[in-house]
Amino acid sequence: MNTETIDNKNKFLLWGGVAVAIVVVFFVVNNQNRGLKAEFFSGMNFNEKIGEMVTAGIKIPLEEKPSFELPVDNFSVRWQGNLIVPEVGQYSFYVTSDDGVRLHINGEVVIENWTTHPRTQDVGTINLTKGTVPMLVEYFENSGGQTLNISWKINDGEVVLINEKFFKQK
Ligand SMILES: [Ca+2]
Repeated sequence: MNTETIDNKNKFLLWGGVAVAIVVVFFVVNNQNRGLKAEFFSGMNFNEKIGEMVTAGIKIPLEEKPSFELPVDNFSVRWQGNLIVPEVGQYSFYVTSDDGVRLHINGEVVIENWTTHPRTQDVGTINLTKGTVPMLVEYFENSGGQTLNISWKINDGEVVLINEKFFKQK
């Protein structure tokens, strides 16, 4: 192997390493921003804060295990963050809840069913332009069963659970 070949090999390794580092940094930064901030409270009306964490999506029962003790009944949760709006158009949100729920998108109340109820689906519609909009979800559980999940329909598309990639903290 002559000197030039070694140089080329080193250059290849150097630029390969730089490329890998850029991809890793992009991935880490991109994923740090994923999910939504969730605050947990005892009582059905945000009575006393008991902890907070980042959740990938908006689901009850929780998919992540909290580091604090969440009561089985009589608690409330507030999720805040941003929703990525992939295209302009009419967005219908299908929220299934037990018990109370409020959904605010871009500062507007899209769904409000702040009552104790068995598993119920509510639908609300809002027009959005492409980009990122603030999102706020409030939920409470009285007793018995507990459910929360949110689907959407974009324009004439199918009703699907909102993929977690559309949620970001900032
Ligand atoms: Ca319940």
